[in-house]
Amino acid sequence: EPTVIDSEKRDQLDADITLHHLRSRTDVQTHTSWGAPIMWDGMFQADLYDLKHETDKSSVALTVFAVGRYLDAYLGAFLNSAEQHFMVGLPVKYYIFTDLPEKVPSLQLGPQRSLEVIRVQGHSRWQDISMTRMKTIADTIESDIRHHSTHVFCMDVDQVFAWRFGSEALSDSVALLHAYYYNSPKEMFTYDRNPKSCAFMLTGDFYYHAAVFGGSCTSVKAIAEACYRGILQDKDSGVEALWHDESHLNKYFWLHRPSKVLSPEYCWDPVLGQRQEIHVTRIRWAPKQYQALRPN
Ligand code: 2GW
Ligand code: MN
Repeated sequence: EPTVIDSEKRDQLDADITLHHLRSRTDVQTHTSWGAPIMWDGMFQADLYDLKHETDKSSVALTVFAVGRYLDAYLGAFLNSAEQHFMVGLPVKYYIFTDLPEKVPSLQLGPQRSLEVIRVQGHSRWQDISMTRMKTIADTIESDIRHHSTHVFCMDVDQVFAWRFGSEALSDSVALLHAYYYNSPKEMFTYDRNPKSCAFMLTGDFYYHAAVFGGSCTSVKAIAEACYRGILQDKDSGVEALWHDESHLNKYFWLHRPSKVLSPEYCWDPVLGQRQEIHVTRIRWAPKQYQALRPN
């Protein structure tokens, strides 16, 4: 049974959560210039966030694409690890988009957790697999997700949960700092620099990683639709953004700044090694198998 608390306690809870954001890490940037928290380990008490979201009856959809060879290569480890670490204690519904529904591994789901497999087309160009995700996500939020879940996260499949990825990550719109650029000067950010592309931008706040983004159903639908519109318009113009959907996502979050930012602890590449400010690795990139999985 979800805990019931009155509105005064609820306000106190929000105040405690905010105070903790402010008082915690001093070795890293904990807030954006527009006041959004950048969630580093130590900036939150997990039980306060869990109480808040149990009280709000938050529920979370997790969308992931596993098309072609990516299914066998990554989906089993992704889902098993999500069962251990993703939003434990809240209702979770996985949406698996694949061209091989019969090959989705069966797994024992925890209580209040369910899984739906949705068939999508394979694409001959890998850039199209990743770019058409945006349309599929927007359509599925409209037809299904918004009736079951308050929040959505959209993730790459080539990664594994290794530590709590919990309710502290929930907010209206959520972007992730890319592990390779969180501490780089802005000139290094790999934004799309082609003025003919809708994703074109000269400067921005951060370089965000498209492997994890999320928010409320309304916000994520707006994000995905805007990115897809940009991708389509680029096709009409005969151009393609440098990092495909990720370039369009960066442009969107520049024009519509996220209400919460996740530190690279939420999606770390072990190849980068150990760093003082990385206290935990909540998701780890799986080793890249480009030769085997990206024949063209
Ligand atoms: C992707 C590249 C080459 C060959 C195949 C694929 C592929 C991707 C595939 O065969 N099947 C498939 O399901 N995918 C899905 O697209 C899968 O969910 C995968 O995690 C996602 C993105 O592809 P990925 O992970 O190989 O690309 P990354 O890790 O370099 O992704 C970053 O850049 C992408 C755009 O190029 C996306 O923005 C992605 O969100 C970023 O993390
Ligand atoms: Mn990936």
